[in-house]
Amino acid sequence: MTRDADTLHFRACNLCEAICGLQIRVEGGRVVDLRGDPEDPLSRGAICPKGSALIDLHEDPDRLKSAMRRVGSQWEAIPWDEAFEIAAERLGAIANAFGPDAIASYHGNPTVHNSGTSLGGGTLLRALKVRNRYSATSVDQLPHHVVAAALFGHPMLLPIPDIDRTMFFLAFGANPLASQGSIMTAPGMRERLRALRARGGRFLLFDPRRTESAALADEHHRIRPGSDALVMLAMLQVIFARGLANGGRLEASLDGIESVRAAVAAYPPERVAERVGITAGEIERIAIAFATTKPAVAYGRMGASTQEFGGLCQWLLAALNILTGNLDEIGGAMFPLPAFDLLLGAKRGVAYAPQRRTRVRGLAEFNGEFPVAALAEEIATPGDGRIRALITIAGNPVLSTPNGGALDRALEGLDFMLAIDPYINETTRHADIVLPPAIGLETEHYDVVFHHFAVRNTARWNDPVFPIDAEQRYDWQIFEELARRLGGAPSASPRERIDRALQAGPWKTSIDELRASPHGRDFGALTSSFPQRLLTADGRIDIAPSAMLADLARLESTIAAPIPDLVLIGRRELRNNNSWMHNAPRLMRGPERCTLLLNPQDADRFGIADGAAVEVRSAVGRIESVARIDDAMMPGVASLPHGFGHHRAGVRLRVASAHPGASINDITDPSRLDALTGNAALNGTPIEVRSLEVR
Ligand SMILES: Nc1nc2c(c(=O)[nH]1)N[C@H]1C(S)=C(S)[C@@H](COP(=O)(O)OP(=O)(O)OC[C@H]3O[C@@H](n4cnc5c(=O)[nH]c(N)nc54)[C@H](O)[C@@H]3O)O[C@H]1N2
Ligand SMILES: Nc1nc2c(c(=O)[nH]1)N[C@H]1C(S)=C(S)[C@@H](COP(=O)(O)OP(=O)(O)OC[C@H]3O[C@@H](n4cnc5c(=O)[nH]c(N)nc54)[C@H](O)[C@@H]3O)O[C@H]1N2
Ligand code: SF4
Ligand SMILES: [Mo]
Repeated sequence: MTRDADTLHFRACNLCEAICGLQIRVEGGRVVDLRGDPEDPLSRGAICPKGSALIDLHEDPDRLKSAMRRVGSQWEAIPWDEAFEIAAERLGAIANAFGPDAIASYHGNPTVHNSGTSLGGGTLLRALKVRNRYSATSVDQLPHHVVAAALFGHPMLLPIPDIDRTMFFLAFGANPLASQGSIMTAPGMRERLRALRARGGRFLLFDPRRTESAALADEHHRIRPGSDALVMLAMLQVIFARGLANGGRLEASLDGIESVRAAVAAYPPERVAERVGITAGEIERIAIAFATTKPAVAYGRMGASTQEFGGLCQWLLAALNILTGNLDEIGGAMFPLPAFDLLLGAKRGVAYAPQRRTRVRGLAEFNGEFPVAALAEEIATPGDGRIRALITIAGNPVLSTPNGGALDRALEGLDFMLAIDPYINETTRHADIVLPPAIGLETEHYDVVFHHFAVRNTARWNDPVFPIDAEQRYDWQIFEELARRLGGAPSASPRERIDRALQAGPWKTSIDELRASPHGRDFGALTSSFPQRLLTADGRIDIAPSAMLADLARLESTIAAPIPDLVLIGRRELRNNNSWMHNAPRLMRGPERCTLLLNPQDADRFGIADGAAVEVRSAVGRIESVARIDDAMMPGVASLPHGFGHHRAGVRLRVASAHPGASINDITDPSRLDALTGNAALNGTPIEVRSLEVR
């Protein structure tokens, strides 16, 4: 076999936000070698074990290639034409009989990792006039968008840590060594964090668990779940009290400094120390160090977003960056300028005030989407406006949203469900029709979303490694065909839209030009762009939005509230990826990973031995797991990964079902929300645990 260019492919991994460049050798129709591409200007050869699992996905015998129809509990493969006909006819009939609001959609996480899926989806939703839209955003980064809209004028104008140039990286509730970075596309996190420390910079981490990332940090502070906003308020109090607040270059564009000063004055470190579990002296020291080290950046991710005060956390993190002069500065929190710029042509001064609320609980929408914590009740609660049909695209909300068990049951009550997904998983097993797209190495892809979060301005076009069979379809083709049958207007293909956007974008490039640079184009380090790039009505930043100030009352009430005996938080591990990579054999070797971590004190307190089977109860349900005693956990806090629970009948994931685990979201509580943003509070669930071992 020759080693010619035909057999060597360069493309980015699309499994997580790191978008590592890969070098893939194909011989005889199979991948024989897959490794990091050292010439990718962003990832420089970085790769993680999941990258190679693209091969498992490609070769997975459980991955569907033909359309499926469910008949009772049986599945039959049917011709695509027939599947499109049934889906269009049923959805059309439900919309005619009950109006478009009887149909809801749920977009899962891989949507944003496949440009054909993300750019194509609108066609179908428009054809059906779907307004009941849900997605994984409200179990994830919704607070970041709400705060970006309020402060900077657009939900996608998100500040990203300039990790390669900062001297002080202050992180709350993130585990970049496992996640490989989130809302911070920075492949090779281990090397980047090591480089930070090698140049004399510091990495401080607040997390209730001593994580893989904590092992690399200068300081790790165990913080009580849900109390981050109190630490941030106290840090700001110290910064003002010591006269260290300074907006730097942007000071003249800031409004509301005095309101923030007044609001934080009520939170000296002594007032919050007990609640957060960190001494006042430590908080004060960290605040001063943060404000006096240049450049510095504060950042918070899942632990600081999917909790009851996610919105306050993201607001206060922005305030910390702004009031120490680190916003939009080199080494601070910066705004990438991607070649496909979603902000290009965005209007200034758009108000993101909610127009609609959910029927049952009255939860506000944000940017055209409702909180997914409301989906099950919107299906299950009888009455006018009930959701009768659901379209899921690239998602598994039964395992990924709070009280997924209730959603699991609610889905049985739908009149019709369509899933656009390559697998029959815990959610799609309820569908009447499954339309499986070509995925992964079979797709062409441009990372529209993650270049927006990247720590360097680069761009790459990804051609498919493998052609698809005549029988297969891409997501966007599925959307187009359904839309056509429903009378929708045809739209430009994702490729045409990407090409146009690249040509119109800040770097004036094109797909052809990117193709000529198979490792990707490098447009250099991030640069400052404020105040010009702000999209607020007056081109200024109001750092004291009234909604955020008002929400402080809710936080205030927690300071004196009793601390629950035991709360549950989540955990990501390098070889998991949400719910859907558990069918990749190479990722599932080794000890079972769906275990409940408990601090030794708690294990003692509740009489639980290492390795014991345990029952875990919350206000909404119970699961069984296996306890692991681990002093990395903060006392009073237990941890369980999400995305497991593959034991359910009818799931067609042979490898995953052999490692079923339990679903943490069978016990997370949809009534625990960040009231400010509608994001689910997946972390900090009060639980009780007891041993199931007979003694
Ligand atoms: N308790 C708890 N719950 C959590 C989290 C947590 O930390 N704790 N994390 C939350 C977060 S951050 C997220 S993002 C969500 C994820 O939640 P979801 O997005 O609902 O679930 P995934 O597990 O990502 O499911 C992805 C599905 O997409 C399919 N898929 C993969 N590629 C493609 C493609 O190209 N096209 C199509 N059509 N389908 C594809 C897969 O087969 C799989 O069925 O989970 C959330 N849930
Ligand atoms: N290997 C792997 N990589 C992934 C994924 C995956 O499933 N597996 N998923 C991808 C996705 S969709 C996302 S959104 C990102 C997420 O990326 P990250 O947010 O970096 O990853 P998590 O592991 O969820 O980190 C959250 C941390 O918050 C801590 N925590 C929990 N509650 C609190 C709290 O109240 N306060 C504080 N300070 N900390 C708390 C947890 O212990 C945990 O270490 O990862 C992405 N990358
Ligand atoms: S870190 Fe791993 S999963 Fe994420 S893009 Fe890189 S190789 Fe893929
Ligand atoms: Mo996510």
